[in-house]
Amino acid sequence: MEESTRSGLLIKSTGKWYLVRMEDGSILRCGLAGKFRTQGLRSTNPVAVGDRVCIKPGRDNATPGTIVAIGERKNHIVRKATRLSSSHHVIASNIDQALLVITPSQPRTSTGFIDRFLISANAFDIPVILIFNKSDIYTPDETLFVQHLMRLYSQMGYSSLVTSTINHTGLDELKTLMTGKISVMAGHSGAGKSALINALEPSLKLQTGSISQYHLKGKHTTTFAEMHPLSFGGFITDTPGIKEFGISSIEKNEIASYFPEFFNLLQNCRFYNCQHLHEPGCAVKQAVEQGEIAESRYMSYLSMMSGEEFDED
Ligand SMILES: Nc1nc2c(ncn2[C@@H]2O[C@H](COP(=O)(O)OP(=O)(O)O)[C@@H](O)[C@H]2O)c(=O)[nH]1
Ligand SMILES: [Mg+2]
Ligand SMILES: [Zn+2]
Repeated sequence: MEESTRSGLLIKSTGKWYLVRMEDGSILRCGLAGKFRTQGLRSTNPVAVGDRVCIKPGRDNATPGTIVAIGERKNHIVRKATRLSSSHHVIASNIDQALLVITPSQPRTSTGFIDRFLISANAFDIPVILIFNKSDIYTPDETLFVQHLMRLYSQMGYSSLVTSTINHTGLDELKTLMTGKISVMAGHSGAGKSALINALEPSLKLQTGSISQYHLKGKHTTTFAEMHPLSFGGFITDTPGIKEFGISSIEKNEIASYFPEFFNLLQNCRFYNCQHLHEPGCAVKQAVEQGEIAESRYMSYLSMMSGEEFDED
């Protein structure tokens, strides 16, 4: 690194200028060196929150610095720039964990949605923790359903937590999980992502409730994320774009390998190129019939193979 540059963490982007948090906690406003814009990238933005960057500070505090280098990413999440385009927008990078906020109702989170998220996170190398929120309003049936899902997903190695921002269930545990980590909140609009963050870090005063939901629904405008520093250590990103990131970029014949419980069976299928759909001698289908693979998981697999798109929300 040159003498005159300093390194920091990109915590906010507007597409035009950026906020970089330096090691001493100070925050510098920066522009981007021209060379990054002209590179032939498939993504519409060269830097994203979570990027480790080298900056050349401005002459004085009032002058913006310049981002001159971007560190290698350990992972990143993307969304398609628009529904039809092949270019994508990098939402965030260097994520330690995604917290997938799930609600059995208000709004309903389907197993299809959960699985789709888990499979893309797996493909993008991002660990996921399942957060079952709004436990204060579960019906007895919903409580049983949540317990069933927690058992199901724990068999595949996923941890989960039950939370409520109303009666504070699970909030201490959530704080512990987030301490010192870069986390992103994901899940349907209205599941309580912002409310959970506010409960842990009230000073952030993130907007919650229906106004923002209505406003964001169905819009395909570019989403710029912001990473909030947490007073107990770590960062959190709460952005509407983080739902089923990048699923479209996963090859169909790779999808099965991202289902952990399918993985060991794949070499037992009769045909080496088995798609686990209608082929005879399919070890995956056999495991479904014998109850070793949950029906809901296989349904999710079929849905992903058929290329069904999910709603935005
Ligand atoms: N009953 C109940 N409501 C909650 C809980 N968490 C959030 N909410 C409410 O759910 C609505 C949506 O929350 P919000 O944080 O904006 O959801 P987001 O779109 O995922 O960020 C708001 O009206 C919150 O007050 C919870 O644990 N229990
Ligand atoms: Mg929100
Ligand atoms: Zn098969």
